[in-house]
Amino acid sequence: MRDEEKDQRVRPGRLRLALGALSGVLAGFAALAVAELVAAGVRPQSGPIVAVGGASIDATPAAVKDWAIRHFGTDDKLVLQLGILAVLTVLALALGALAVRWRRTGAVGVLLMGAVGAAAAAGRPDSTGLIDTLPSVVGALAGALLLYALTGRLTAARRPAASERAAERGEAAECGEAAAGPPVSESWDRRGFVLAAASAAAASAVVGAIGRTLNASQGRDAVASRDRVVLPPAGSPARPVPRRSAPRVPGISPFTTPNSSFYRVDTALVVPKVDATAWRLRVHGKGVRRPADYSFDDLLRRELIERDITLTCVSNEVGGPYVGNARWTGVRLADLLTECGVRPPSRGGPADQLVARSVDGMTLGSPVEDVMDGRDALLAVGMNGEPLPFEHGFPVRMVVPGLYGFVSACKWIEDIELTTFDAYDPYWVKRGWARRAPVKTQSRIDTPKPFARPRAGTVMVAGVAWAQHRGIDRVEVRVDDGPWQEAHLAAEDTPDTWRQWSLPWQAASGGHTLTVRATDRTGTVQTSRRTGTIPDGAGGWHSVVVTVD
Ligand SMILES: Nc1nc2c(c(=O)[nH]1)N[C@H]1C(S)=C(S)[C@@H](COP(=O)(O)O)O[C@H]1N2
Ligand SMILES: [Mo]
Repeated sequence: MRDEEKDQRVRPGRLRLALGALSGVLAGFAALAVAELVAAGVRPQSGPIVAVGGASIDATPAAVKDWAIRHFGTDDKLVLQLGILAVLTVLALALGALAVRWRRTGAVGVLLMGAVGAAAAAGRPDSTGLIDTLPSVVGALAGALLLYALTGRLTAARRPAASERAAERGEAAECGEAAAGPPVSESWDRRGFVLAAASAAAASAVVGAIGRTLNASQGRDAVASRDRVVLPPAGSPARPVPRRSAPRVPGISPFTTPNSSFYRVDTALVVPKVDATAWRLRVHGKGVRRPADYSFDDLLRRELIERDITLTCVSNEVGGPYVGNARWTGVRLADLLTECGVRPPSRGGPADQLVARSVDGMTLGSPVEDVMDGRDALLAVGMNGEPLPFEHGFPVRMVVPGLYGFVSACKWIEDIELTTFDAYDPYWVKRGWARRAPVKTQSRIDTPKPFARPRAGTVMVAGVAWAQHRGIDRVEVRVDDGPWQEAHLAAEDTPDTWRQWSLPWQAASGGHTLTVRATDRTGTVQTSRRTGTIPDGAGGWHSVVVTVD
């Protein structure tokens, strides 16, 4: 005992500090592995990394979030989780090194990190209560105990053999360590440490792997429920897509974006897997004279309509990729609302905002007037002929032509509340985005790509233009500072979809800037004024610089 106390007070050598840091990382690894296993028993979203990640997403300022979406796209979530792991690793290294000298303090540090995870888990909007803190709490306990045990091996008093003492001295000399204390201070249970560390690492790997597997197998009921969905034929099919007159230009966006390449923007670190057979949608709130509750089958039994609608994200920069066009199948939202006794403000209804809530606690607010003005606002169950993919909101999501996704396109929806814009600010509005956000008239050059080197002669310039629910009337292209030339527009499908356009260009060699602008049906010309994506969508013209060889 005497020895141990003295030992702990003596300044530890570099090797022991390094092994302490390693113990910290092993403790962190064990904590996460145990948390993963416990989360499998609670719910996958309750794990500390997902909880802290979700909390960071919510706490991230609008500008940073918007930047992350633009720069990492769907990978923003991976980048965030790697970032959290990196921070955890640094903290674990530091706590481990600290614990070589102050064992208890190190262990308490691990518990504090667990407390942060627990607080994040309990505070998530989809938290199911205190039980969500279990993974962080149990994981931290395991990590703290392990750190305490491992660093105990690093300080354990043991009468060192003469040879070991010699080795210690040699080691200290090698590290350039000045003789800070008597050589006996570096005596510790090497074999015991190595054994304990190796078994802890192996046990964590096994526990973590079991937790992973269990978590991955969750949502099996949801997957099965999706596999069983048979979408009934639409009572009101989409218009046949008119024969495109510009579909053959290589590099132009296809009219219909396949599900596999449809952009994805949301705050969900774990894609919600909802069992359609257990799903319900509640409609309630201000002026809802007959509040109601619908099952998935209730929706499928109604008349389904099928519509081509282009969806755009407010975070899409000029020329950006967060826009796609799909054939959505669903029920008419306005009919459902009318059935519940909802009246739009123009007919005396008291609620002007429809707040949609998802199973993961996201809230999106749309103008009731827009949703009920006769446009094809949908509760969608199908996307391009199949049940919604999980990433895009299975079993049901909203789609409203003409509004940016963040004010309309709630995925994994489970609740619709009628309220007012004065009374409630949904998720994105609380973070600096606009309350009302109709899609801006925009156009994009798909081909040639920026910095392409086409050969002199005829070069096809082509792309897409959108002004959902108003419709695109004209697209013009300008080469350098030349005159605007009218591009050829593919026949219009509906005003709710984008239109492909193309223009053959007689390209002369040298550097050139191609610029595009669109005009919508209201006569509004796409503004040249460059504005950022916050608060209500980017404005400005898309330009591409090419060098003609
Ligand atoms: N539940 C939920 N729904 C959501 C979001 C979200 O973060 N959570 N993001 C919205 C935003 S900002 C957009 S642009 C669209 C994107 O839909 P997509 O991922 O299917 O393309 O979903 C909307 N619906
Ligand atoms: Mo968005």
